[in-house]
Amino acid sequence: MSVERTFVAIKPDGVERGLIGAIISRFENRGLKLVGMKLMKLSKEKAEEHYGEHKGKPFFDGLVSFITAGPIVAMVWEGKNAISLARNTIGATNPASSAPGTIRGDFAVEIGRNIVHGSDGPESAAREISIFFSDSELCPGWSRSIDKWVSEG
Ligand code: IDP
Ligand code: MG
Repeated sequence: MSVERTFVAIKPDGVERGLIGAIISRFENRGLKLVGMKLMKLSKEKAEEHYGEHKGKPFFDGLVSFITAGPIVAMVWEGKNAISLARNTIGATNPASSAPGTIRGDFAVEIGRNIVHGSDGPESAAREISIFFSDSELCPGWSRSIDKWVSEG
């Protein structure tokens, strides 16, 4: 298992519903380390770039309107196996079948309002991080005193 970085965003529904703290806590509690974070409103162009793989699908225009409707919290989380850990913590895409205990399974009811995004693999993580953050915005190499209790090394 290698140390990875993954892109996570709290979508406008999560921000509007006052769930920023609760969602961030899930990733902190899991043991992942926050290395970048900002509150921002996405432009239509940036939203279309981020969700480029879904262009042409029936839900694409609605998805772009939704993700640009209010501020999002863009974050980068780091840790061993961070990409799949974050996806597991987020839960299945459709909250109707997300397991209880996952973020979507605990806080959301339908696919068009599923409150959080997480990269689905190493290539998309690298691509998405570079869309949202410059290198200087990512906090380099900070280590936590608790790291040895989260991971064997
Ligand atoms: P993911 O967010 O779990 O990676 P994707 O399949 O990559 O799921 O879809 C991206 C986002 O597009 C979903 O999180 C959801 O917000 C939205 N989406 C996907 N499928 C549908 C749909 O059928 N109706 C409405 N929105 C959808
Ligand atoms: Mg996806």
